[in-house]
Amino acid sequence: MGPSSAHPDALLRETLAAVAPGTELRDGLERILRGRTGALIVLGLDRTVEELCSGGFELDVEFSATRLRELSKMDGAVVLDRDATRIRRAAVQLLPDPSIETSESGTRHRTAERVAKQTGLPVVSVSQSMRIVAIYVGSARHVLEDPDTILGRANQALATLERYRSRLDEVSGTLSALEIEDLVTVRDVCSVVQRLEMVRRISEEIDGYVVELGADGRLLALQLDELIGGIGADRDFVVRDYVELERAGRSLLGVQDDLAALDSGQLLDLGQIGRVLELPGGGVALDAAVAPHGYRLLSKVPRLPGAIIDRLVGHFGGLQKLLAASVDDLMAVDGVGEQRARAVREGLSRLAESSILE
Ligand code: 3AT
Ligand code: 3AT
Ligand code: MN
Repeated sequence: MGPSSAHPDALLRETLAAVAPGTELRDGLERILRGRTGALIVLGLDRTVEELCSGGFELDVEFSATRLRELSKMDGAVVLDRDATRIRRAAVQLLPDPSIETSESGTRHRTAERVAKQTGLPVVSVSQSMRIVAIYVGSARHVLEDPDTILGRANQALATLERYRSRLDEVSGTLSALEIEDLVTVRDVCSVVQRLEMVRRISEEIDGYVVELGADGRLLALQLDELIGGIGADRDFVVRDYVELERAGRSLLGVQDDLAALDSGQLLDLGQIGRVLELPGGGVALDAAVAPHGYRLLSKVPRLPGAIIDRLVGHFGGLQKLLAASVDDLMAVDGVGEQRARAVREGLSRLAESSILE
């Protein structure tokens, strides 16, 4: 992989996974820390890295934690291949461009930062004096933390996610009931979109901890999955229900990106969300009436393929018409036979019964 082939965030994430607990590389770094020596490790050997290398020696041996530890006892840097499976250079002096800015002090860490910036490859430093491991990717620096510390933070985030999730379930349930009664306002839609985005953000944070925890994060990953099951699809459906994507010349992804770009203050403002969604009244009129196409509720009918959902919405145009449709009406849609038509009819009726407003 070349210097700028990956987005910096993606590369940092990939590198955090490569040094996560349970990996051979992490084991090597722990051994270096325990041995109270330091290290400077470049993850990748390309032309640029070769040009920065002076002295040391070339080798091409399989990577192992103990080898990394032994080679790091020598002065200089160790260069691995891109996926840390082989050791390619040891005891090399790295000579990055000295005009590259670095905010670090100490020759090891200044070098690490400059090499990362110059090559676009991840660089790991183990500080002997501070006893920390830092990852440099592009201009980002990330200090590895003790898994227990990360786990503590992750558990707090999980508790927050749990609260967000139950609030989301409340507002989604309300939206479903209002959709069936044809009483939806801009406010109701924005509340659901807001809660979905809040859940997405905290899940993303937890997902970062999962990556960083590696083998120690398996339980966390399961808990996260359990708490966010099915939400990803709802994020798409609710947008497709209310935003006239084609008419507005917008893409689903574009709308999701615009929501992700809201800062935390803006996200609390339902009017801002209405503006992003370009709902009637420019989002300002929170009490304006709106009606869904029906994607989200149809998605709750068991065993209904996405393509059929699209066709049903295409045919009927809106949820109210779908709710009023008879089995015969439903069978007029391509790909909907009698059995499926009955399933849709029954599924929608059951949803209507179960979501009567209190
Ligand atoms: P020793 O024989 O171990 O003292 P060495 O040539 O093995 O010398 P090291 O790589 O161990 O040198 O570096 C020791 C320290 O010297 C590390 C750093 O604080 C300082 N140092 C090395 N090169 C430079 C440099 N170019 N500029 C400033 N300080 C440097
Ligand atoms: P510590 O926090 O003390 O580990 P430091 O940034 O203070 O790191 P030093 O100047 O003490 O760094 O140097 C420590 C070692 O780092 C010396 C050498 O083995 C390695 N090192 C420093 N600069 C380079 C370089 N340009 N290339 C390869 N190895 C280097
Ligand atoms: Mn030092």
